[in-house]
Amino acid sequence: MSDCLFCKIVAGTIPAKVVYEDDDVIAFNDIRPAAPVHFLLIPKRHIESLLTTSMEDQALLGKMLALAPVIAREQGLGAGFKTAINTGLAGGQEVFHLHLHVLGTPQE
Ligand code: D5M
Repeated sequence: MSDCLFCKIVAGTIPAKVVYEDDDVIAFNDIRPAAPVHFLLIPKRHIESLLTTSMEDQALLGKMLALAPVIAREQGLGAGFKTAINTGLAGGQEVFHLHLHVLGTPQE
């Protein structure tokens, strides 16, 4: 088993509140939410960061971006939301398994 925290969430050995899952990706609530809705969308395959992706990953990366608004709408963020990908130590990345932050406040 990899030492990677998010790989353990993928494997189900660390609990998480999963909001979406398919063969390629999983989304779960951030343990330190910075907004009323804050989930992380990650590839199931271990990819360290955006810096370790290549053009061969374009379908997976495109899928992550395309899924973000689908899941966001399901979470009440149909009026809008923020996204972020922290990349590398200099980019503020803390967990070295690629993840897309999606944050927002559900509107009435
Ligand atoms: O952000 C890493 C994010 O990962 C940060 O917002 C906390 C979150 N985190 C850390 N551990 C967990 C677990 N166990 N479940 C859910 N969320 C978690 P970064 O972009 O790397 O700075």
